[in-house]
This record gives sequence, C-alpha cells and structure tokens, in this order.
Amino acid sequence: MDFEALIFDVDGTLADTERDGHRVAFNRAFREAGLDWDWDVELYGQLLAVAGGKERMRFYVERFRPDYERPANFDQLVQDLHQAKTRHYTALMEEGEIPLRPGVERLLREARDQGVRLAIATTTTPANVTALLRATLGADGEEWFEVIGAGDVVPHKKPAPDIYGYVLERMDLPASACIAFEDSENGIRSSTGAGLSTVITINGYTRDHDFEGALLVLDNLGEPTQPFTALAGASVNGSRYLDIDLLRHLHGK
Ligand code: XBP
Ligand code: MG
Repeated sequence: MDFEALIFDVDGTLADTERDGHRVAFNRAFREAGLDWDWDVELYGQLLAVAGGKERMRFYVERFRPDYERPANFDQLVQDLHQAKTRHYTALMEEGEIPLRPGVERLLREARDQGVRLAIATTTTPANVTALLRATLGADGEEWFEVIGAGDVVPHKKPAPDIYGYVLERMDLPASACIAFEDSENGIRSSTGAGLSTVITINGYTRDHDFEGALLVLDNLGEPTQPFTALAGASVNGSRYLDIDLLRHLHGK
C-alpha cells in the first residue's frame, strides 16, 4: 500500500525548540514565581526523559529536589507555572529566533503539492504549536495540517501511543498508510507503538537514544545543497535529501 499521509512530531523534529525555547521559558516562569529552580542545558537533557511540561516539573521535584517542600497547593502551582511557561514560550516563538530544521519546509511543501496529507502528533501545548507554525510557515501555517493532535487531548503522553492513535482515528487512516517523523526515544516508542513506520532525525539531545525499529535514522532531512547523513535503517542509495519519492520507495519495502 502506498502512503497517504505524513505525521510530524514538533519539538526536536520540526524545529530545535527544546534547549533555546522550552528550557528558557521554564526558567523565566520559575524566576517570575520566585523559585530558585534553574534548568541548565545539561540538566534539561536529563529532564527530557519525561515528556510534557507539567509532568517534567513534577519529575524534577521528585528526582532532583528532595530539599523542596511542596506547598499544599502544589498541583495549582504546577498549573500556574505551566501557564506562565506557555506565555514565555509563545512570546519567544513570536520573536522568530527558532527556525525549522533543514529540509522540513521543503518536504512539507512537496507533500502539499503532491496531495500527501499532513498531520501533527505532539505532547506540547496547542498554543506552542500554533506559535511555531505561524512564526515559521506564515499566518496560515496551521492550515497546512489536517489534524493537529497536541497536549492534554489524550490522557497518556508519549511514549504511550495514544496521540498517534488519536491522529490516525481523526484522519480515518490505518497506520500502514502513514509515515511518522520523530526525534527521540519517547517519540519512536509512541509512533511505533501505534504501528507507524518512523523516520528519525536526531538532535543534540537525542543522538544517543535507542532508535531500534526506525525505518531510517538521519542527522536531518537534508537539502539539495546540504545533504543528510544516514545513520541507520534502510539503504538510501546515494540520495542526498529526503523527498516524497524516496519516502515512497522506502515505504514500499
Ligand atoms: C515534547 C515535550 C514537550 C515540551 C514541553 O515532546 O516533551 O513536553 O518539552 O511542552 P515530543 P509543554 O517532541 O516527544 O512531543 O510544556 O507544552 O507540555
Ligand atoms: Mg520530539
């Protein structure tokens, strides 16, 4: 069966949003609330073991701050911090400092031109997705995607397969008709858990993750002038960048 749709993760896959986007926004929210929490680049890599901002803050307190005395309204505090963090994050995206990764816009445009359907499956908050897509693809950026599955719409975040199941159901497509794009171990566990063939583009935080079962592992999607490096998975026969033709070829195998 030929494929009909591409389903993209957002953070780390469409753009390198974690180190200079989410991390910075969390720290601004902590400072604003008068907390002494400060997530440096290295610590944030460890915190990425847990997907979802609210879940990540709880994990930080449990694992790294045994000294922190939780106030009675800790649940509310986490909600409030997360809301502030989203405000800082969307403001950062509006500044437009975080570009799409190499080859992303090219592949999205090519898919649209060829009638390949597009969707998003992410743990991040919907407002964050909107802010990134508008800042990078333009005011109609969200409309490029038929379904945007994001945040708390499913009870279990990645690595659970729920968000991919949610998107497939809304697109009324079987997993075999789609290819997922991910950057992390939690991501590929989620996508393959939903039965999807998955292309990985690694980044600084995920290069040592386990990508067992990936269709293809690349450093990035590549551009005609900036070829990718294939790191694992199917043979790419000398291709320099990932396009719809190469995806068709790989998917057919
Ligand atoms: C992305 C995440 C997100 C963001 C924070 O994971 O883990 O939690 O870091 O987003 P993936 P929120 O790329 O696997 O979807 O703070 O909005 O939850
Ligand atoms: Mg990701």
